[in-house]
Amino acid sequence: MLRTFQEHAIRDVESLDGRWEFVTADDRADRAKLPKTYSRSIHVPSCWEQLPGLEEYRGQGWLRTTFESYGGKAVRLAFGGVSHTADVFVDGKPVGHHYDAFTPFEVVLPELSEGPHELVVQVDNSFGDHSALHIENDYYSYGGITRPVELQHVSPLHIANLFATPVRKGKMWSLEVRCVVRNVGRRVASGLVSVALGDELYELGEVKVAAGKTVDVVETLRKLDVEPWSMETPVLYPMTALLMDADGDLVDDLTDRIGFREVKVKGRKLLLNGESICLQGYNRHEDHPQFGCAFPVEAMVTDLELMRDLGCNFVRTCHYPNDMRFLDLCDEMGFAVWEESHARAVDFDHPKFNEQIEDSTREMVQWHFNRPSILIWGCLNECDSYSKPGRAVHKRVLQQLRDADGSRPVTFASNRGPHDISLDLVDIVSWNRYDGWYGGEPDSVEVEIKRALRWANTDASGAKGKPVMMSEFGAGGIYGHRSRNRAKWTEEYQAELLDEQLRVYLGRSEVVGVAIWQFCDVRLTRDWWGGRPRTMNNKGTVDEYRRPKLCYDTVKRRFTDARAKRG
Ligand code: ADA
Repeated sequence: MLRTFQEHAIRDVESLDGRWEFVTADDRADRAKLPKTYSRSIHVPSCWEQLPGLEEYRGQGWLRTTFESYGGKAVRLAFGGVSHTADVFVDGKPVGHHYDAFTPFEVVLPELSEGPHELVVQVDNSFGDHSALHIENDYYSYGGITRPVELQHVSPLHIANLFATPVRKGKMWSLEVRCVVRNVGRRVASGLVSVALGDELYELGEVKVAAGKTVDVVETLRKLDVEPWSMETPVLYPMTALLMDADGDLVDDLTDRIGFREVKVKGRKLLLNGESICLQGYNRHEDHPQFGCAFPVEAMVTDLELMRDLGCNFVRTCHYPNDMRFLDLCDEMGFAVWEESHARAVDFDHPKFNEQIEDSTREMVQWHFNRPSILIWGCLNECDSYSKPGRAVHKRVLQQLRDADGSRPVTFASNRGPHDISLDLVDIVSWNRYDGWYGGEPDSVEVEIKRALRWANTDASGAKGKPVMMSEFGAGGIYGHRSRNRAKWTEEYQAELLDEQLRVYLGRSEVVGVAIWQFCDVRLTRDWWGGRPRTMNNKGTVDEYRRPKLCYDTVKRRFTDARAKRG
């Protein structure tokens, strides 16, 4: 399923996960638009790199399955993620297209005949002029249908989205609710929308929707006597939108889970429910030697349990939106999240960049809007924030985030130091720094951050008076590579440098959060590799198999002490 909980009790939902037929471009025996034969099968969700012989396959693949339509209802296909470009065909006809592995998408078919139908997804993970965000990079772009797929039968008039923004007033809460009702039928349709929250049922009102249109039903639920969500007490409430048709029959429902929390920047502080907080945790890629980016929930739980053991309360989803089930787990387990739209050092002049970054940013907010764990929206990691054209792009994307959701602070992670001319655009100043790794020794960490904070305190920096997040820092360490000579890549040097980085950064009052780079070692694309041993990014506190390195206990001590000091 797409979530860790049931989203529907009335809407008919079935999983399309399981064995699909599969063929790659290399294996195809014909050149027709869609394959006539499929030479193998593949599990959905999974990455094709997990299949023997396809460990490095980059190109097109076709995945095929069949499903039954009941007739009389519209069919909605919901994809958690396809890496990285999907073209969807039903009975040989093109019905959908989506770019980017990391955001969900849907295909709605209003009038599919009753009976069996063929579903083929053409998947492409190649690089080139068609792909501005999936590029040769310091993480791997896998191939396949990498997140769950659902087949849903929906009434022509149904609930498309349900958005909720909690608003705190002292100890009382209200909830701004927006329910989007869609009509995929041929005639105007009416209904009544209600929302169930806890034991209460709130009528939102009548709705009349023209054929092919949507209508937003907006209401504020007031004076809610609820427990707030926090990382210490992650209290969640199921919220269900219910749609009755003109005859008073319940025809559709949509359940999400919400948490009552408010996140704000005030001066140099980051406040959660009015209390100053300090975030401590990791940058985590969706990467695993057995699963690629197609994580089973159990593997997600392992990562979060390790982070919890390390004393973390925070995770940055570098550098893209994460699987909805991972965010559900963060909601449940009490992790704060910085989620960012998909970009790592991308080229703003790429012909598809503007369209693709706008889509990734819009879809991230649309699909993840209600997640209480997401406290910060990010974007444009280590992009051009130092030139005037580059600043204009940052201004546009940060404004897109603010327009889509004014309830969370926004930021981008910069490695441009005093050359950055875009820090006036953010709520939180976020720095990626590798003092002691890409240059200098551990004793340069404190000197350099003091220098950076002095600069940030000048009017010219645009950062003055803002909270600071150390969004990346760390060191490489090859698992099992031990030596007393403190050479780089030894576990000893990695532990020593991380110890000094954490001592310094956690000790600065301007710093509201730290995210170590990175949780685990991850695979890179071959042509990017950057001289990194094993063609891996080896800065994990655990290796790719989640085996703890020497620095594990160093980080655990630093994070545990810091939490104890804060009380
Ligand atoms: C950058 C980048 C990360 C990773 C890191 C590193 O800060 O944002 O994706 O490449 O450097 O390991 O050097």
